[in-house]
Amino acid sequence: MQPSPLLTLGLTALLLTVSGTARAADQFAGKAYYYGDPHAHTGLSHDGWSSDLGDGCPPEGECGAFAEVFHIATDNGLDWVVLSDHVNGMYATTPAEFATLLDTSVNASGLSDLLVIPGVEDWFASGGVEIGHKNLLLFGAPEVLADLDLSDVQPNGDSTVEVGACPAIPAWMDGLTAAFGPALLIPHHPMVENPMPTDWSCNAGAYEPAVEMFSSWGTGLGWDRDFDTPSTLVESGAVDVAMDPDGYDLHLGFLAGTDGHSTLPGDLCKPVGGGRVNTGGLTMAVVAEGTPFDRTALYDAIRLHRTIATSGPRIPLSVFASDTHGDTWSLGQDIALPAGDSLTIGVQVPESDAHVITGVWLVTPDGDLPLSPTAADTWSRNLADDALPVWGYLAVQIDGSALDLCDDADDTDEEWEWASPSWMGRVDHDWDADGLSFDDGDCDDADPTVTTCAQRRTCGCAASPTQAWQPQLGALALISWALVHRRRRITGERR
Ligand SMILES: [Ca+2]
Ligand SMILES: [Ca+2]
Ligand SMILES: [Ca+2]
Ligand SMILES: [Ca+2]
Repeated sequence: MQPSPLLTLGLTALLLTVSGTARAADQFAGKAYYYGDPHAHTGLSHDGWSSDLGDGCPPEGECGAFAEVFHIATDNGLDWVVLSDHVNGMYATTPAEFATLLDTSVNASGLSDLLVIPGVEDWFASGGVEIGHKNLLLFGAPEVLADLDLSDVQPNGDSTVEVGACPAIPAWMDGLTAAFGPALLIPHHPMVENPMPTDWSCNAGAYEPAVEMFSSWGTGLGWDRDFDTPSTLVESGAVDVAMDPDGYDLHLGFLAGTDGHSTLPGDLCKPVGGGRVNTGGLTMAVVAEGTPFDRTALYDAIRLHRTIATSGPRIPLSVFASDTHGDTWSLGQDIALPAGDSLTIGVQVPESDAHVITGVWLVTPDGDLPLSPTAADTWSRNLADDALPVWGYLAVQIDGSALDLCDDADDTDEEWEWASPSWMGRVDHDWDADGLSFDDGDCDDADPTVTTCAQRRTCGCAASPTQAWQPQLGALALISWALVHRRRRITGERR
């Protein structure tokens, strides 16, 4: 459908009224937390609803007006949003509807209090088998994206979903990004049987750095997670399976969205119906305080796993890790722990929010490790280098009844925030550059004059005066012990 003159007028008015105010992110511990919904549909999707696009609202519930969509987003406290209507499969937009969606999103990128990332939802099948739904997020410059046609954002250039072999997906993304700038694919509802789970063998590599692991379809983390589990699920689609170090070994950050279809981006208060298990979640993009929050900042946050998924609460999490060598890591950063050292990993929350936290775990491929409270607002855990998991993410359990949240249509007051994982490995440095690392047996890797005793005797390197005596003292001790032992044997003396 073509945008009506009334709709165009409404959008122009919207652009004029929404711009001008500063974005209100939460600031905490040197970081700014920007809340977003990476997955919201409007009535332009043929399974979606907008009150002003001709089909009215769904029989069982409310919907928003397309001309008001960004007002609705900001009223719901969003700092960023992706309108991701279907462009292939059975609910695909027409070219004219896509033009409306694109114009709306691209023109809105000039808003000062809402970052709008143009996007669509694509469906994929390979060899006749459905392999998943993925949102395409477009981070190119608005003037470049304005030239997109519907066929550009369809993997086959038409509304079909069969792509043939899996490498066709990154190949299509190569062409798309070469022409229109950076773009990402975000798989979602990965273990929901209907509409479609994710086949992780068909991922698009670097174009797919994150997963929408929570939405109104429930959790995608694992079938054994006892929180908002999808009513019908496919175990192979779980994020646990995708990130299995002995399996697909995919490195994924975490996003959460609503996947609502009623032009209500960021709305966690209105039941969605139709097989959904709750009203969905949101994503916090975490950037250094003072960094402008623009499409580049959001692109980097998603790509580099600086995101936190929430089932509803808006509690900033300051994720930290450190060793005794002075190395520090933050949210989503890969950790390289010096051999022989230990890792302290933890989370700090604003003190005013600490009382609603009911537990914090480091979730690893080998199990969930509880963190201990180490201050009124901090939980942490120490890991020896030989107990380091391949990856870990912090899962923070929250008592929703202690917060002023609306009914989210599930049957529990439990809420969660999930920080994107860090991948962890130990690295065997030679810190003091004496030619020996910890694993080589350096007795003291902070002192180049101390190596191993055994190595010192054969390498001919200079030894400290104390060290020079060590082997001789050891030999003396051995001789004394042998002499005493022999005398006791002869005399029959016993202790
Ligand atoms: Ca919730
Ligand atoms: Ca609830
Ligand atoms: Ca050394
Ligand atoms: Ca040394």
